[in-house]
Amino acid sequence: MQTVKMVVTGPFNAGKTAFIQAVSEIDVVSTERKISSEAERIKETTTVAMDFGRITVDDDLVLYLFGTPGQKRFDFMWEILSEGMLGFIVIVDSARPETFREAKSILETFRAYAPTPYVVAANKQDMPDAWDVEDLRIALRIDSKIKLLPCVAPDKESVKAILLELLYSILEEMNEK
Ligand SMILES: Nc1nc2c(ncn2[C@@H]2O[C@H](COP(=O)(O)OP(=O)(O)OP(=O)(O)O)[C@@H](O)[C@H]2O)c(=O)[nH]1
Ligand SMILES: [Mg+2]
Repeated sequence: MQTVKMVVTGPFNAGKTAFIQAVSEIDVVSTERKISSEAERIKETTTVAMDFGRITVDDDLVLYLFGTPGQKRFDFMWEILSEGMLGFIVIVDSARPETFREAKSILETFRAYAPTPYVVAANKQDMPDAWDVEDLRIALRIDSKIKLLPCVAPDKESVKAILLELLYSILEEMNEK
């Protein structure tokens, strides 16, 4: 049995928890807490430590998904969660351009933790004001070699497609070694 650890990261409210919940075959172990600060109250709760989910790909391959908190004050968890990861996914809220800069900075932070493959998920593509994937690539200055995929986190199929793309990149890199 082979297990692959993937980290799901990105800015506050980007959809990391929703992404893991959509595909996990176990009840996601989550650490949602009520949001106390008025400024961040665009939703009721936020992840304060991590999300944990699992998805079986086939008889001998299981993915373990670790979601990070999005808020800066919990970023001490990021490096801990990145321990042993074989790849990571950066979730971007395509409808909130004011978060793009932070998404890029989180991407760079995780690249510095480990030189693993990663993919970028252009989430919330169902929202009317969502940026197109290719516009997002330009705004975030993501190299054409990096996979940047459309995503609607509550839609299981779109999440699966992204996990598979990351898995392919991970397996490809293993074969090169
Ligand atoms: N329309 C739409 N809403 C989404 C999508 N993904 C997530 N949401 C909503 O966006 C909000 C934030 O989702 P979460 O999964 O809590 O985001 P998060 O990245 O885990 O947030 P933090 O843990 O607080 O950083 C919730 O209200 C979700 O229902 C999507 O693809 N489309
Ligand atoms: Mg969360």
